[in-house]
Amino acid sequence: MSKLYTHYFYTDTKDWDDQDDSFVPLQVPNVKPQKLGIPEFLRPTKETKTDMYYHIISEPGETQLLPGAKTKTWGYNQSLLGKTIVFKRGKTIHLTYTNKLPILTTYHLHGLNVPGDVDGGCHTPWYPGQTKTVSFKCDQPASTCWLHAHPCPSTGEQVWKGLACLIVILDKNAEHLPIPKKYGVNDIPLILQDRKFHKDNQWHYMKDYDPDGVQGPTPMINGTLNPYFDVTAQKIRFRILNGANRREWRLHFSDDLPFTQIAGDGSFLPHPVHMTKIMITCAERDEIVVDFGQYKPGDVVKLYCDKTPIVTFRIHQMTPDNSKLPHTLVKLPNPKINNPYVHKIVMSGTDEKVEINGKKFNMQRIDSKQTIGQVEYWVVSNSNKYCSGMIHPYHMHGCQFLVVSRNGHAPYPNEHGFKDTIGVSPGETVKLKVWFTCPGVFMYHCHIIEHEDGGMMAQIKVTDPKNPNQKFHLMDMKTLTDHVAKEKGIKPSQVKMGGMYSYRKMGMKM
Ligand SMILES: [Cu+2]
Repeated sequence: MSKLYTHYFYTDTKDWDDQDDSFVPLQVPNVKPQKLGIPEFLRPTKETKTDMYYHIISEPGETQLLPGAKTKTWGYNQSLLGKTIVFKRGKTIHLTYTNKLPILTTYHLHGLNVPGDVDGGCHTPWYPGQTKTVSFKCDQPASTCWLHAHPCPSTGEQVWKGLACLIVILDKNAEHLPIPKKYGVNDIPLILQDRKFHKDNQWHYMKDYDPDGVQGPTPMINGTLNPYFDVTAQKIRFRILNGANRREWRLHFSDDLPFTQIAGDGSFLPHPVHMTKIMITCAERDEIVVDFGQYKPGDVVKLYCDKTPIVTFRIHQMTPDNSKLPHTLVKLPNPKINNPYVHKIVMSGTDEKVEINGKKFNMQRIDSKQTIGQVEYWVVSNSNKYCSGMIHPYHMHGCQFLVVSRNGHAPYPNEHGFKDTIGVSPGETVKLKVWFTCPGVFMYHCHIIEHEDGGMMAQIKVTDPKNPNQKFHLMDMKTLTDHVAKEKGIKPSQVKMGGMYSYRKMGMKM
């Protein structure tokens, strides 16, 4: 076996969220163990050799999470979170979205290479009662991506209420690799989130609002509190999504059980990486394979975040699995830089002061430009001070990038596949190789969701050289605020959305 890494790649513990004054440590909730909920696959409404059709409904509901009162939650086609949506590479995907919520929302395809008007950022709201369809060709490697709400500046609140679910892209390579792939048996999603429960078991986003990110002490995994999973296969692949608004998850198993990372955000890793600890920042995805072969029926293995157990694995009679991971999992394109222009991105500030390149986000302002076919460097840094700063997970819409370097050195061993989100510590600079395949206006931002809502966000216009004069519709804050006011039956001046406070406190207009 090649090298076993036994430390978190983020080694400066002073940067970690647990060093922050407002950090909320996780606690095992006081409920009896629950069977881990596994979101089933969403059934297509129709599928042909070339096309897949889905109907996705965002709706309010109630979910029994704790004994007593049900919690008011939001979800996709269910009361909380949603079923897993499968995109088969090569097919044209048609997504019909219906908004049954009392307020406008958007449907962001996080990690998908799709045109700007399909991406589902702030410029494409679905108003209450609206149904509209988007279509696109899925042509990117097998990976675990996700769908979540992204209306500015209330992405934080809508994701907190439950608007998030997984997207699994399948391709021929994934089909042929000797890896666990029986979804629900040995291919298991783990959506990591944390919540705070108030009186009558309710969530109160605005009561818990923190401009540096909303946290709660209760781990919620796939929407389950205090979950256990019955292990019946020797090797299990976990598709881990950090679906938390702010929390970093520092994951490790009991007995320091080693595992192997096989995929990151947007693809398999070129080569598997063996490790005993992994830190996953907001919105990142990591796929790992765990071999439970050393255990016997009746044994218990726990997955921890820091010192808190978050999932219990109960070992049963296991189907043996002698499969060996190949040295190479995927061969990815790595196009040469063909345009010398270098995009420089500086993420600065904390609390209400968060900005990119000295500015807060403005929906009507284009901050950067790139043309389809151009491969360019993006140099992204975090100007926070080493002692009081935060790791900002930098996310780009509409593309998957390659990490060229971190502070002039090689990227971390598990950063070699396609990524769309990368943690950048205080004082660090990462160099990315970026190209787009679809035109549109795309946002790029910190994925601590309250930072993006609070203005640590900018946008790029990507032009197709075959259609250089294509116009893109940009939403404006007044239209959005007027709609929200109408939906709530209040005056526009009375509208309260999380991110607005950061602008107001800085004396700025959105
Ligand atoms: Cu941030």
